[in-house]
Amino acid sequence: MDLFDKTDEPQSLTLAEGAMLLRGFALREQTAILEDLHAVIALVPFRHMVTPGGFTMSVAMSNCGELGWVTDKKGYRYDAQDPVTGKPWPDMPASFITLAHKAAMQAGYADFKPDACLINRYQVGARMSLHQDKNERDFTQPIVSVSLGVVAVFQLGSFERAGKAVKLPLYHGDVLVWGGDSRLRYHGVLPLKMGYHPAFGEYRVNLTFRKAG
Ligand code: MD3
Ligand code: FE
Repeated sequence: MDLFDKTDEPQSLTLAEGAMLLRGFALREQTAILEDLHAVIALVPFRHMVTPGGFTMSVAMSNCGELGWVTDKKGYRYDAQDPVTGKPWPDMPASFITLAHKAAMQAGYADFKPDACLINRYQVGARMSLHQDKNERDFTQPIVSVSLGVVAVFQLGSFERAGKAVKLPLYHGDVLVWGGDSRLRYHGVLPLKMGYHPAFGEYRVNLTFRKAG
């Protein structure tokens, strides 16, 4: 390996029908993303929400955009107001919108206009068990996800919870576009291992852009 190989050049890879991995796609704009992320989190600090079944999630969450994904005793849903403050969510920052739009474009979705950005924060041990994303209205719209900070092992499953799942490491800067068939696949994240990232410390942060409403 020579010193000038382009290992940090974006690469794309189809994981399954409709699922495209864009390695390092968010790296170029990471400075703006990080700055805008801090501004959103200052307005809506990360919190551990409670599932309808009464379990506190290990992943801490925040939202920006017109709609935010929430869970509480009343259920899982998208809401235009933060149930904690009663206020609307912060606007989606321009750097977020641009990144989501460019990634969707790369995967063949020219008119992706997300109205919701869920921000997940994983600390060591935090996980997300296999689930489908079904709270959105239109499953023909893709979801764009952006991984930041500590590496995590993602699980891409099939269309049934009990189906086989493939494990895949997701690194800082990786972007995935989930369209077509892959949109309704089960997926999850294994418990985060201890790690350190210069900008994110011991955390992993994931942004998911959705057209929810
Ligand atoms: C595959 N988040 O927020 S991102 C979620 O890393 C969620 O925080 C995980 O699952 C995380 O709902 C995974 C990758 C991802 C996001 C949405 C998907 C994969 C997906 C929707 C459909 C299929
Ligand atoms: Fe999900």
